Order: sequence, then C-alpha cells, then structure tokens
Amino acid sequence: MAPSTTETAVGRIKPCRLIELEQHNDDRGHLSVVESELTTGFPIRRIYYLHNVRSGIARGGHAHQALEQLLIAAHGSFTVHLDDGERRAEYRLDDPGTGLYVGPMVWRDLTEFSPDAVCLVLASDHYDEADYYRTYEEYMRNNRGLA
Ligand code: T46
Repeated sequence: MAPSTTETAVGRIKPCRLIELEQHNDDRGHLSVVESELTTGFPIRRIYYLHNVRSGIARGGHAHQALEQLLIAAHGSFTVHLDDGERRAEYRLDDPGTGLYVGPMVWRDLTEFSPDAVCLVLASDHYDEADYYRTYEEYMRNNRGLA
C-alpha cells in the first residue's frame, strides 16, 4: 500500500502532516514499513528514540533550522504541539502505523507521555547542536524573515 498523507497548515517551509505508513497486517500481528526518502521525503541519516520519560515531563522545547523528522509512537502515546510562529496544531500520537512529519523551522513540545511510551524519531541528518533554536525568542527572531 502506498503511503498517504493528511495536510495540515503548520510549517511555513514544508507542511507538517500525518503519514499513514505502509502496513502488512495479518493474524500474526502488524508490520509497518518506513523507507528512507520514499515514505519520509528525506534521507534518514539518524534514528533515536525517547523512552522511560517520567510522568509530567515535557521534551522538545526547541525548533530546528533545517532538520526534518518523522515521529512515531512505536509504543504507548504522547502529545506533540507544533507552532510555526503563526499557526499551531496538536497531535496525540498513539498508533505505530502512523508517523508525524515535522519540517524545518517548527517549534515543538512533546508532553503527556504514557509510562510505556517510545517516541521513535527518524531524522534527516546527523546531530548538530547548531541546528537547534533552544529559546522561543531566538526561534522567532529567525522565523520572522520567512515568506
Ligand atoms: C526532537 C525531539 C523529538 C545528542 O548528543 N545526540 C542526539 O542525536 C540527540 C537527539 C541529542 N543529543 C543530546 C543533546 C542533549 O544534551 O542529548 C541531550 C538531550 O537532547 P534534547 O534535550 O534535545 O532532547 P529532547 O527530547 O528535548 O529532543 C529530542 C531531539 O533533540 C529533537 O531533535 O525533535 O527529541
């Protein structure tokens, strides 16, 4: 099955959206597929995951200048709050068969992790602290010039 997308308005460079992953489900269980570029629209150069996140803790609190990501709730659930300086959207991710594409220059906060949550992140590039805006003020200063 080809991946399908649902458009949302957040993301002034590339729109953030839910991506339904290719799935092969039978009575043995489910198999979900992510292919670099084909599913994600970007080459996957790094994979990391958040787990054992304590109750009440928020992660994120930053934007990336250029990094693109696909976020998947591989297990459990969590909420992703997106903000491009003009528009906001909120996603409760709880389905390993669906990914959330988050593009460049989008502020994100991740909250309300279930105790068993695993947030799998497929990223377009290697780790580079210089790609992060760690304060909302710095993010907005650099965001203003965007069309
Ligand atoms: C994102 C959300 C969903 C590394 O050294 N290498 C890495 O690849 C990463 C991702 C982080 N780090 C270091 C940087 C910090 O000292 O690990 C520490 C924790 O990272 P951070 O505070 O950025 O973690 P989160 O959960 O707030 O954000 C992470 C990603 O950084 C970010 O890209 O979108 O997950």
